[in-house]
Amino acid sequence: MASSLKGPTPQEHDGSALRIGIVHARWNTTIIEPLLKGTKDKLLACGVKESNIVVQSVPGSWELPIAVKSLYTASQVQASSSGSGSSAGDLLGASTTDLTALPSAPSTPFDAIIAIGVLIKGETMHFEYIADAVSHGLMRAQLDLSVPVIFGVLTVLDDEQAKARAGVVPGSHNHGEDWGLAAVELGVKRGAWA
Ligand code: DLZ
Repeated sequence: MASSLKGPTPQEHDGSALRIGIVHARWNTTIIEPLLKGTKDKLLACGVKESNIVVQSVPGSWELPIAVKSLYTASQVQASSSGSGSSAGDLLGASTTDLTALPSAPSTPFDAIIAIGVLIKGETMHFEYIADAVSHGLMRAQLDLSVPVIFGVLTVLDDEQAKARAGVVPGSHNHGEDWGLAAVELGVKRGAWA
């Protein structure tokens, strides 16, 4: 098969010292789930410890930017006052289910956060407004916070395009793997560049 011109040349980095946050939307769950799995599997393959991966959810993609900011800020507070008993989940107001993934008293904030959502175009202008606002919101969050925020938001025209990017169509690629890889690379490089 001819190789594709698309996509970065992958770089593998050692993620064993990293803490990674993942925030995902719950709209279009059948696409979100394989994307989340692909992301987590790649993080683990890069050496990130399961206990250092924190997964939180929000209703839809619109909520991703504020969730990223809240989660990262909470992890900073938690790291600077470890042992106080507060947790990122408490500060984000997360559900009990989400809280089960939180490690207790980590000593460092997240090295990168991955925002995952699936926006599928409908009959109105809703898609355009949300896709634009979420993209800008996530870019603003990463620049304001000085932490890499990986853009794991699919903006697709229909269900078939979404499936083809979540690895659920035979022979298709799961973009979640790319997001996991990018998080590890940026987390490691950010540490080296600091
Ligand atoms: C309302 C809405 C619609 C129509 N479509 C999507 C979508 O395709 N993907 C997604 O992640 N979220 C969608 N939402 C929900 C909004 O993102 C948001 O959760 C609600 O408007 C509440 O703020």
